[in-house]
Amino acid sequence: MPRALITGVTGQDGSYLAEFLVAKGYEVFGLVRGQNNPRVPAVRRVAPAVRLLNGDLRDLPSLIGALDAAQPDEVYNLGAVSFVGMSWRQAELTSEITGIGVLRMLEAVQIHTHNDMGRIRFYQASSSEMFGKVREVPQNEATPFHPRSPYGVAKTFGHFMTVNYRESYGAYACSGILFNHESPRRGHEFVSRKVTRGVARIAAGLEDTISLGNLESRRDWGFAGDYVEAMWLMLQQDEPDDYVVATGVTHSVRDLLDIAFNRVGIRDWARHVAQDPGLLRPAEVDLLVGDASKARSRLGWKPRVDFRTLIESMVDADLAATEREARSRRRVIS
Ligand code: NAP
Ligand code: G4F
Repeated sequence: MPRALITGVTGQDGSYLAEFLVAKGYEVFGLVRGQNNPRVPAVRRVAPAVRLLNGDLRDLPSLIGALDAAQPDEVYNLGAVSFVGMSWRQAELTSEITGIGVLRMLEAVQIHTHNDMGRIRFYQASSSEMFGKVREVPQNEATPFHPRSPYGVAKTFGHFMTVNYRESYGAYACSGILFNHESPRRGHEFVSRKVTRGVARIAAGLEDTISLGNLESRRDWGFAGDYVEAMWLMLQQDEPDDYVVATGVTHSVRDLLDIAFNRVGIRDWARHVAQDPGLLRPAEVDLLVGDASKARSRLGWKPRVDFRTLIESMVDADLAATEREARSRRRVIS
C-alpha cells in the first residue's frame, strides 16, 4: 500500500486529493494545524480513512515528526496562505507560510531521509499567480515570472526552492503550476464561490447584493477534482519535472456573473452587484490563460469539466446548502 502525506488537507484541494488517493488504495496522512481546527470534520466526512497528524509549516520539528509518523512515499505540499487579496495585508505571514514553509518542508524531507531525498516523491503547489503581469499569452512552463502580489512572490520563492532541491540534492521534486481551480468546496473568500453563494442567497431572498472588486480580470478556471489527478500523475513519472495545469480557456468575472445569475433565472444582474473600490487590489493580474500541452502529452492529463458546468454545479450546491440552512432555521423557530 503506497503512503502519502498531504499538507493543507483541510483545504479545497487537500480534501479532493485525499479522496482521490484513498480511492487509489493509498494510506493517506494529513497534516492539520491548530489544536481545534474547525475544518477537520469536513475532511473526516469526505475521506474518513485519512489519518490526521498535527503540524504547522512554521514549525520544522513538527514537519519532521509528521514525516517520521507517516513514512510516506509521496508528499503533497498544499498548505499555504492561499488568498491573494489577504497577502498585501499580511505579507510577512504569507511569506513565512507560503514561501519559507516550502523550504521547511523540503528540509524536513532532507532530514527525515538522512539526505537521501530521492526516496520520497515531492509535489509543490505552485501557482499561475507567479506569471502575474504576463509576458506572453498563453502561459507555459517557459514563460518568465512577474508576480504581482506578496502571495505570488512567496509562491515564486517556493517554486524555485523546489527546482533547486531537485538540481542540488537529486530530490524527486515536481512543481505543478496550477491555474485557478474551483468547486463547491472552494472557500467563500474567492470570487467564484463568493458569486455562486451570493447568487443562491439572492435567489432565496436572503440577500440583495454581492459586493465585488474588479469585474474585468480574466482567469483560466477549471475544476479542482480534475486538477488533483494532475498532481498525482506528476509523481508517477520516471523523472521529476514541472507542469502547467490549465484548461486553456479564459473568462472574465463578468462571464462568471452571467452564468451564475442565469442559473437562477436572473438576466439583468447589474442591480444585484455593487462595485466596492475597497476590494480592488493594489496590483492586479489582468489575464491568465494556460497552455497545458506538456501535461496533456506527457501525463495524458486533460480537464473534464468546462467553465459553465463548473459554475452551474457550484450554484446548484449553494442553492441546496441555502435550502438546508433555511429548513433548519424553520425547525428552530417552530
Ligand atoms: P485552501 O483551500 O486555502 O487551503 C489551504 C490549506 O493550507 C488549508 O488546509 C490550511 O489549513 C493550510 N495551511 C494554512 N496555513 C498553514 C500552516 N501554517 N501550516 C500548515 N497548513 C497550513 O487552498 P487550496 O485552494 O486548496 O489550494 C491548495 C494549494 O494550491 C495552496 O498552496 C494554494 O496556494 C495552491 N494553489 C491553489 C490554486 C487554486 O486555484 N485553488 C491554484 C494554484 C495554486 P487550515 O485549515 O489550518 O487553514
Ligand atoms: O478568486 P480570486 O481571489 O483568485 P486569484 O486571486 O486568481 O487567486 C487564486 O488563484 C491562484 C491561481 O492563479 C491561486 F494561486 C490562489 O491561491 C487562489 O486560489 O480572484 C480572482 C479575480 C481577481 O482578479 C480578483 O481581483 O477576481 C477578482 N475579484 C473581483 N472581485 C475578486 C473580487 N476576487 C475576490 N476574491 N473577491 C472579490 O470580491
